[in-house]
Amino acid sequence: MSPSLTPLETYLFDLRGYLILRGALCAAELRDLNSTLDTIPVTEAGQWHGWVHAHSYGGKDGTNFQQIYEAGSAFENLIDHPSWLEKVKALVGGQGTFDAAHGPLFIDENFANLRGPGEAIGLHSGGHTGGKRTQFRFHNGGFQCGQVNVLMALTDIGPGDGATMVIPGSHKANFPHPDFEKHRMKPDEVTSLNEVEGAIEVHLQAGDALVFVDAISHGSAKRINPGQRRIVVYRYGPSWGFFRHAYRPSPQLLQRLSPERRRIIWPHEHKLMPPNATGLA
Ligand SMILES: O=C(O)CCC(=O)C(=O)O
Repeated sequence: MSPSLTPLETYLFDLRGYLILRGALCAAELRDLNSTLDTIPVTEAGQWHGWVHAHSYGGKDGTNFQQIYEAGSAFENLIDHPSWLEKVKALVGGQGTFDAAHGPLFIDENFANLRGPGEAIGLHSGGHTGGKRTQFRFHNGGFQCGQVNVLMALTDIGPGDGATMVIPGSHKANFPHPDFEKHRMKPDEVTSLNEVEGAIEVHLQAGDALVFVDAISHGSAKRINPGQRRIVVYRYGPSWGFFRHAYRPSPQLLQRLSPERRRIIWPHEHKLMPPNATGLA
């Protein structure tokens, strides 16, 4: 057991596949994060705002601002935020081993998601998939998870707000949920996990963070209330991981980050290549 996780957190994460960190972000941080998002004028998928890219999976799942750590200091601070850094290190594990050869962690995707009425994301993931990248693993007395997500609420998320939904314990499932296909992520079809037996809504106050292993079956309820749900997700894995999408951090961001933060988004300091190499992006 790691000293950064309490005995109860260790027990609950193992049992359920997630933890809720109440008040992970303070009021000033929330204000800065939300006001930074307000300055991003793009509304359509495919548009760029500096190095931030508006993205969607093609359905009614809202807009993702990918590479949100490029949006300024409020989002840079989330890379190694003290409310979760040590806990995430303990959950990804491998500290002091070859897994952490190039740093404690690697963020393979980071985005803000803005979701309005009628929007949701369908059911995905689960222990039954056996995916290595997203796996839940416990070995030698410690967690060794492939991907641990920190999902931060920037708005209050209660009933009707389109809360994230999880099937507790499903990171260890050997079978897909019988209704998995019906509620799976699909473009152009909004499904809500509210009808999925065993799935629960995770209600959060602005500033709370949901920390979960990606292997847990998850998605969201459909938002039915007016207004907008705002979340940010940073996905952490071992230092040898690679980017989920084709985005890469900007040279400007890499230059201004502290060495500790830079290692979490760009574990290798230099590219090794022959001095006359050409044609490499
Ligand atoms: O939007 C949500 O509430 C769930 C996010 C999600 O599915 C994910 O991070 O993989």
